[in-house]
Amino acid sequence: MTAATDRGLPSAEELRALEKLAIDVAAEAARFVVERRAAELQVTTKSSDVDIVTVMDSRSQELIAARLRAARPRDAFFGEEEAADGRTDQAPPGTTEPAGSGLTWVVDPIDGTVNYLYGFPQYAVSVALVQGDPTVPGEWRPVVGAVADAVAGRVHHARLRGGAWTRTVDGADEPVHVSDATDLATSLVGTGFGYDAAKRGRQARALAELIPHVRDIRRGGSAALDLCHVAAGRLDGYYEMGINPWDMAGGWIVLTEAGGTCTGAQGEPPSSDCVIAAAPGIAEALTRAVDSVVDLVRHP
Ligand code: LIP
Repeated sequence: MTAATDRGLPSAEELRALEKLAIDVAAEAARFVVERRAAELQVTTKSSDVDIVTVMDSRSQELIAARLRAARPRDAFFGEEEAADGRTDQAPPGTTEPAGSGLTWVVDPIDGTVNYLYGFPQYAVSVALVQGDPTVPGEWRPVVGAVADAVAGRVHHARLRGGAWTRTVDGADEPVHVSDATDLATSLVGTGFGYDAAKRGRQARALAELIPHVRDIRRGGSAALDLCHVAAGRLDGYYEMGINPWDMAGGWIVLTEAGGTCTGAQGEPPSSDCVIAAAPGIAEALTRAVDSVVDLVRHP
């Protein structure tokens, strides 16, 4: 979708209802994975010995898919845990074709899986509804998103043109807005690293070039939450190379509805190649800095 269009977009009233559905389903799945963590942590690996999936990833996705398919049978579903290799923009075998609505639910049943395994308190459930084909960079956009911070019990959520909000544990919705940062050198920037050891080494070398130009770096371990941290001003920016549509879809719309920008590197759209999230005052400087190191990661 090179030019985002409103053709086929649900009405404002429908988007409000879809946002509520995303919030409710993400919150229920987040409660589920927290409550069942101790009993169900059997672990297997995917693309590498450190790319893990727990039985709770699968059970969370089953719960989410059941709720969404019951409520929205004509929508397609694109979840992380059917993916054969789990780390590409390719549609996983379990992806259902748009059955008529032209809309697809893009779901990460546990984002921050390694954190979940270790009990490190940064993991989330991300539920997003997107227009277009989420397997083709530049040909899709999120229109509704909910990122449930499973440990904090909060849900960061947004719908197109509906603003960005955090639902607190007592059910109140608080508005969310990016920081007013204008100087990259004093900005706090998040990032992350992949599961492939060689790529991780290249990402570290790229970070070594970039870190002298920012205040400091934070590596939280959940892209969905990192994007929401930028949306709320807890980070001024975030970039990562190698995240997937399910990692980014929910946090992407929370970020943009909070006044932030979400792009790829070198003028590209956000994709598994690169995602750059920023408060508007540092967007150009952060993009320039990431553009200058992205090839260090792309090419072995
Ligand atoms: C995670 C991302 C994170 C990245 C991790 C991992 P997962 O997704 O959210 O940003 O740095 O390596 O890919 O695998 O926990 O769903």
